[in-house]
Amino acid sequence: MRLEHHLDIHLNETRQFLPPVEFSSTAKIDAESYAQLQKEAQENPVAFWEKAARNLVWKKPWKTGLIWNAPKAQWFAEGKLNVTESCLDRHLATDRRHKNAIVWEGEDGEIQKITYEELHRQVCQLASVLVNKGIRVGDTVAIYMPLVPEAVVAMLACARVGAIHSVIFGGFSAESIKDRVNDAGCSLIITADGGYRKGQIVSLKKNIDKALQEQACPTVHTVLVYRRTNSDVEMTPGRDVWWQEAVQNLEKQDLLFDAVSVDSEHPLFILYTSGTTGKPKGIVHTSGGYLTQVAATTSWVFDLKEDDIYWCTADVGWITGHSYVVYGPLACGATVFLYEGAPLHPAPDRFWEMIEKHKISILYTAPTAIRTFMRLGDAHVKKHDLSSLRLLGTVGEPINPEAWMWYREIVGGSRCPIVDTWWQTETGAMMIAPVPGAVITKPGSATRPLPGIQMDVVDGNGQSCGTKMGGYLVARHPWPSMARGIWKDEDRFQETYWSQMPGLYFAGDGARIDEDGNFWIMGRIDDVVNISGHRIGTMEVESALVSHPLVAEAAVVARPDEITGQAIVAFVTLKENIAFDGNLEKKLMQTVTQQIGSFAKPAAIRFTDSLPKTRSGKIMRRLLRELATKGKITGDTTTLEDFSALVALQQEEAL
Ligand code: 7RM
Repeated sequence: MRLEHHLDIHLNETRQFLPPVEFSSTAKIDAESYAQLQKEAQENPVAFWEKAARNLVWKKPWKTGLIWNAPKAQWFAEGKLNVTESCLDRHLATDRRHKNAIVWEGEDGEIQKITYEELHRQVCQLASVLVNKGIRVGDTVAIYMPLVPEAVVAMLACARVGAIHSVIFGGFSAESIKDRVNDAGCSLIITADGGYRKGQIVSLKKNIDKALQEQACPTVHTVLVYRRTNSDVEMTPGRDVWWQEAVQNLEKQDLLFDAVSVDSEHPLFILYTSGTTGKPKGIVHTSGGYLTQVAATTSWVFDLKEDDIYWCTADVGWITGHSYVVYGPLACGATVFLYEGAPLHPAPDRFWEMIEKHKISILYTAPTAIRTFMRLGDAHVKKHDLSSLRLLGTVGEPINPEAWMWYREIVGGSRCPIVDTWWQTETGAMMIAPVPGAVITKPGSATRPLPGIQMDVVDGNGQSCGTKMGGYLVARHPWPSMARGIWKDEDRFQETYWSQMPGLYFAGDGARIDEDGNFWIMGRIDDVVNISGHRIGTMEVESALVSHPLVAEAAVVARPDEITGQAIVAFVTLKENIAFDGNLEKKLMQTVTQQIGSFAKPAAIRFTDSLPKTRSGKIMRRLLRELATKGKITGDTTTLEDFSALVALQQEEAL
């Protein structure tokens, strides 16, 4: 773990913004009620969250708010529920029955509106299909879908039968699918013939076929295929079934499906995320605590009201899509806008056009997207009437003050509060974020921990850093939506998050707290790279590269990038007697695309005779990071064994 870069964090951002009066006067939570929430939460965090949990539908009340046996938490122990009853059924008894749950726009401009009643119907039907295919409580189901409403239906259908979904982002390769499906032991996969992106069809089903070929995933017995693009796909008899046909063939009594009640601690989903080794971690989230915190934070931080049109631009393949496209907003009865395609397709004003057309009132997106739009110029934004917007959010990576100010002024017309939300796949829901009607914001700071959340910044001994210096970001008290473990790897869970500092959850980020108690997140301090808000382990990319027959060694580091936040630079040595050919870079890029997905491709691959190593043979990534960032080495190289490689790389850089 490298703390040295982060001990010396200087803050020079002094601008601050009070909640706009027009906003806070109608906000669900104003300064006064926020202070009250904070007070309640501080006095008794568990009772505080129990109150929030009462906003959900429970089949059987819980007996104990929290049983904490570090690192194992049980929230609302012995309670029973099915999360889809909170997300769907309860709304049917109200005016929301005919409210749009989803407004979807395809990349080609097709629009679909789905009411809560209709969504409920579709979820029930797919739940019946799953059960007919033998899926039972606790079975694992993989979902590999484009961003169409049916992706949401698939997740909720799994939840309704008590199956555990594992959504695999549509950008992942066959190789990645295979690893994830096998790790989770999935018996069924839900996919589509394809999806649209940048005017092209992404062949999702082909990737599934490739992942499954030669019995590579022995646990899978069924592949359910949603027909989206009408593209040619091969259907394997006895294994592959068309979604639409399976639904059509349902018996009348299967059109409704009573939600299966499960334990509050029953796993709702597994979501794989990158860590410091080559193998992604299957983060496990459970039911009652997860839904409690995602629903509460959706309501507080987005100030979500009945007539909002809410758009979170994340794909359901990432945690943001799980918590703030699907579970949180639906539990709150929101109208969720979904867009299938690429942000700049067919023109750079696609986002603004859709915001105007659908009268989007809340926009939640990633700093990378904001920086991309900023670079394209204000004209694309200003062409459109964005007066429907009333709140803007960001997530996924640190946002630089310049992008924050642009978002505020150009997109938000200086009238919308900005909520910068810090959280992780592992935290399940937001942890540090402003409640917009109450908290003063500063450009670049996620502000303060939410009520009921206790975060701190500590040194290597677990001592609070105070406001003078930076350190490790940690959580001091369990929270309802915390990860309950890593699928089939309890030791790794304990080691990664709970062993660095006794009694504290270690997030893997560096941070500093300012005099006003605001948190400034500095980014990862482990070997995880954040590209456009996508988490990628450097070891994963390294193992992809060395899987190429010509590669001897690879070291992958990150350098800052103006748009994507960070970019990957790979240093590669070749096996002996291999003549360098100009196509090799392209081939290695293809290897990364095949092994992980094209979003993990390095920005640059540098070929070298040898890698800088310490005497004990460890690759000195710090030096490579410096080289990739500044083009030269200034740090301490006394432990370096072989200078020649570095000198060669430096010279190359100087050319
Ligand atoms: C939600 C999500 C988690 C990592 C996390 C941070 C970084 C996320 C912010 C942020 C600064 C933010 N989950 N991160 N949000 N950094 N400010 N508001 O992104 O598991 O995919 O990534 O993302 O480094 O550890 S994630």
